[in-house]
Amino acid sequence: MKILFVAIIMLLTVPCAYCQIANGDVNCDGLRDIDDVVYMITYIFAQGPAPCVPPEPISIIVVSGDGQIGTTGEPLEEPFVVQVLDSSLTPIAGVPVVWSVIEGNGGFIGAETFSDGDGLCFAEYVVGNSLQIEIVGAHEFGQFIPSCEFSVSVPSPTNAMSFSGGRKRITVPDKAEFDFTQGITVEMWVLIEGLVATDNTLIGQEYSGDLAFKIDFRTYRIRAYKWSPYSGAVLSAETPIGVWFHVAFTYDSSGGVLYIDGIPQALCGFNGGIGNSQSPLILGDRISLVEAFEGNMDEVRLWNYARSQQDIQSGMSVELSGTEDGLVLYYRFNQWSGQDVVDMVTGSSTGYLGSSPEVDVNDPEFVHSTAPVSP
Ligand SMILES: [Ca+2]
Ligand SMILES: [Ca+2]
Ligand SMILES: [Ca+2]
Repeated sequence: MKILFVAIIMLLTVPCAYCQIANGDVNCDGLRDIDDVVYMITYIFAQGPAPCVPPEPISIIVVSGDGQIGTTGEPLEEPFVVQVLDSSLTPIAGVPVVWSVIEGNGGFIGAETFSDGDGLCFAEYVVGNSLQIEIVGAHEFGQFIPSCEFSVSVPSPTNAMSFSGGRKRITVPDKAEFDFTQGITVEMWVLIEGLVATDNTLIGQEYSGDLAFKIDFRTYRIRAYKWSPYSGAVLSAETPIGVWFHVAFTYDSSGGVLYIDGIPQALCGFNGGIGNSQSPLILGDRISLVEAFEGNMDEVRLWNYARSQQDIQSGMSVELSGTEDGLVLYYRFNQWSGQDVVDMVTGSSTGYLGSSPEVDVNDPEFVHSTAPVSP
């Protein structure tokens, strides 16, 4: 114990040429840890092998992989490759290389930590979803400033909206196009993470003390309805948790249909047109009551007429252009961040995250989408 104590003190306080040369990594395993202390103790007191003296690299250069265009959640086509060279520009093997994400939220799926016999070191990268340009750096173990950088551009992220974390919502002010008195189709992809309220609301617009139209769910119920007077299509079945499914509700003078994955599951009769609300459209909660939703949504679409089963089936698994007749709101959520939610019908923002256009506690967040929808 006493010897160990003395050795640690020596390592910490006595000027150590070896330690300085090797940056404290006296056994040259790429780590500075307790093994280095044990190594020095063994060397000093038990005639162990001498500390290694690695060749001193002078540069790490980019070989290939810079400037690629990436897709959210997918590995890049080519790995990042760097080369470690000494002062005479000779490649050096065995130099520890540290890879790091400088900007963005992508991640490495494989990153070599030492240069090979040609001085090369490789890293494979999965693209993130939060920035248009992601920056990755590589540096030699002893230098903590990136010696070289790679940039990846992400032209359009494949994102969804996450309403996890308590009472998240999107608020869309009413507008003239939100008049569903002649008919409506509401549809979206949804992944429910769990049930947090009696009624867990996906979408609705307040009207006459209830909602003009609404889709919600409980443990054993998915329901879509219009209000005042009421007519609702109710599916009595266990609500799917943790898997993406497509939900759609259509209503017009011929009545209402609730679809799951493009298949009609429940009907309701016509009982008057849908009231023309002036309240904001809310996704993920209600304004007045706690009816929060926990999970992800993608491809939210509102139409001003009741689409047919064939329409719903043919459109649900592909992104639309936004110019389709009767489409009055289309959220693809394929943006990196921000408070504005871009509506593909207008090409600009028609809603905002949370309960105000500023950052607030009700803001949902953009996440990488795994919904089964093709571009
Ligand atoms: Ca309206
Ligand atoms: Ca999307
Ligand atoms: Ca907000």
